[in-house]
Amino acid sequence: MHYVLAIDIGASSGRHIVGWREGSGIRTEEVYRFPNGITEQDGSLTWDTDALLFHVKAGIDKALEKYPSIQSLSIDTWAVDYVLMNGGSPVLPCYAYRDSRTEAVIGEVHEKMPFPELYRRTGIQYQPFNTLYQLYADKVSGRLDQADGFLMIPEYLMYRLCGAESHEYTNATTTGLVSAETGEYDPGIISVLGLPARFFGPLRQPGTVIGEYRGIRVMLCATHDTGSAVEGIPMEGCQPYISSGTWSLLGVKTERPVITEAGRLANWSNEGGAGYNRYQKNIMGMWLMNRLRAELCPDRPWDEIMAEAAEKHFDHLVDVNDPVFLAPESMKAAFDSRLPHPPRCIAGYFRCACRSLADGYRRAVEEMEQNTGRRYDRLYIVGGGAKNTYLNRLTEESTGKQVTALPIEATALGNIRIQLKGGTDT
Ligand code: LRH
Repeated sequence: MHYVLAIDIGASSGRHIVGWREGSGIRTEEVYRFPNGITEQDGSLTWDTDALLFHVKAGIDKALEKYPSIQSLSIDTWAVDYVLMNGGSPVLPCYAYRDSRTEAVIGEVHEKMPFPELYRRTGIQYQPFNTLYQLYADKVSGRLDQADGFLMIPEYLMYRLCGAESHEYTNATTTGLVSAETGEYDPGIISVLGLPARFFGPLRQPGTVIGEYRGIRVMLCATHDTGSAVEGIPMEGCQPYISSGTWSLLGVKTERPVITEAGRLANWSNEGGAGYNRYQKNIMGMWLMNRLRAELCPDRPWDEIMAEAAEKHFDHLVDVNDPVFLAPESMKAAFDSRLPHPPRCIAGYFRCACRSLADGYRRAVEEMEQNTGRRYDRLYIVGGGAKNTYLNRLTEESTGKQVTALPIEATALGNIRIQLKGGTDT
């Protein structure tokens, strides 16, 4: 049997899932799960990469106990964040994308290259946390002077396993530094921003084998988790999707990037996929609900909260993509600041979050159809958020699309699928 191991790490947890083909499908078994989260360090938001590496290795041990003949492994994580490297060692801390350090430099970056020009070249949405702003902040603070390169987080973890430094294509597109035309880092942007050219080598495609760890081939999947998630959706034809986790990523596969003025103004992105373009929009997602719950009712089960939310009468909406929700100290206060009056009970906040998300999905689907010139009748929802039946119902009502909610680990499945298909050596 050809067993492969997917290690899928999200902002709040990670999992090791073994996969293999059975009949015409893929079977999986979760063998290890661990918590993840942002750590506050000297007033900054950071990731604990040592803890991540510890769990990556512990999970591989666990997987090997049960499946000693695993042939390959691959790691995917959230996008945009990276570890600076020097002589093969990490330059820490590893900042988390919700940290506000880029705020001070975004204006300067856009003075050097205005955003419309960045968008024309890359097709990548504006987000204050995109890697280019983070790297520029590191340049301004002098941190880049201590580094000779950088690795995106999954590539860093795989480097720590097999010693090979690589830059995977789907994840690299989220840096905001990859040309939509060539599919390689864009030297024009890099030189205008004064970033060191030696940081930006050739990109490798999902399916490339980069090394070995304990006799297991280390292979690149779509190391951007959303790239793997889209690859993992068992989809009939080409229909829109929402990968629903910490973020809701709503999009559709297209053959080529769709770069238009309307798309730029509505902040649509063109991210690399495993053999296609992902025309996609970031919507604030389960983050809203997770933060509300952590603050207001950490011990209440989700189904209870949602059942109560569905029954309330609070019908005001917020714009879920308002930056106020990105990293607020209090999520409740962020909602209060955008509502004419606060909900009378806790469930009202969750109702407002769900109805506002569904409304955000409606607007995004309309924009997507307009910008691609196509109409779609279905909408696939995958990831943890697909389990929220109240939100699924609201989404069906607001978008008018037939919702197919698949509460599967689409990201791990996509990671596995690429490994089962892949195997090109570097
Ligand atoms: C989802 C995700 C998303 C990015 C964000 C940083 O996990 O990768 O696609 O925009 O994290």
